[in-house]
Amino acid sequence: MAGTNPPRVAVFTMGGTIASVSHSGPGVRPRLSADELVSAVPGLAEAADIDAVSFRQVASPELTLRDLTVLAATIERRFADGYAGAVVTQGTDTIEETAFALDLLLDADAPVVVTGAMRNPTLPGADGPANLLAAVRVAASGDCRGLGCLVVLNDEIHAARFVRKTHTTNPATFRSEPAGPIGWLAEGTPHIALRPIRRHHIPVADDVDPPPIALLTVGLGDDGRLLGEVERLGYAGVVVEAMGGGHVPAHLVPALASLARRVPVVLASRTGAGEVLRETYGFPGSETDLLEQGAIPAGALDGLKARILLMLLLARKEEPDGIRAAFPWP
Ligand code: DAS
Repeated sequence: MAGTNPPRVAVFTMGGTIASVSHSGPGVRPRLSADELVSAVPGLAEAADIDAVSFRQVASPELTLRDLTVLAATIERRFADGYAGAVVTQGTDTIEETAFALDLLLDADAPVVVTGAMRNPTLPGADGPANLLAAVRVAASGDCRGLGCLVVLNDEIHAARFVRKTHTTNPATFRSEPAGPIGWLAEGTPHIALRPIRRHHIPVADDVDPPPIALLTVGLGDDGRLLGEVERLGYAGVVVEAMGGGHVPAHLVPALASLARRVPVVLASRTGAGEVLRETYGFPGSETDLLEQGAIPAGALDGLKARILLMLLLARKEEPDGIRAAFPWP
């Protein structure tokens, strides 16, 4: 509408491919500041009144959960100041974890949108500018409120709770199984087709260091020696990515049972889709055996997301009953 102020959107940049350029050595490195990133995108100034903040400038494997609790607190302050939405740019390698963490940490209705790029700015077909513009449009949109944290790339809108990176280089790498993207952008306008049915809020103060949680994938013929070291190494919990519906070789059961008596042991599936079973198989090492021994079923969460949820719960010093109640998912 003529004369209306554009919505205010805070853009927090954290590095990644979207901000990477050549340097004196091989490959590219995240070097572009928030102002440089934002000023390179045509049309951004018309989409929103942007406040660009260089929050971190790293490859995304360097990010930690502590970075995210600090970022969540910063975003909350912006929303209290009347910002319509927030965008986070970062490396795509860890977006499925960071976006899920922000989804749990934040309770706001204003959209928080995470984006990145698969092709860096030195390459033909760099996707960063289009992804950033799309993310800002989603963050500024009233229709995208109340959906939790969103991931926007390739003109698709994904709910953080479902999204995964599925390909090392394809710009269409982000997929949401089993629900699919909850919306898309067409000619620059966001459209929401599906709304996630409930939100989970797990607030954690920004001065708390989340405890270490091990993530172990069980492979064929696994002899369990890593599992045996989990407690001695000081892990506060473990997520086991088991085979199929939640199965391990029978000889791992005593170690898992003994661990589950001392720390939370969450049972996820290494398949990456579908729920962990609860009552289908009865062989030694099956899901019924492991649940009987005290393992907590991760529901439809994969191992990476189950680990984030467990870290946040333990950072809050949640009691065992509270941890059990927070799983399964959704
Ligand atoms: N794979 C790169 C990216 O997509 C690196 C990173 O995650 O920082 O941004």
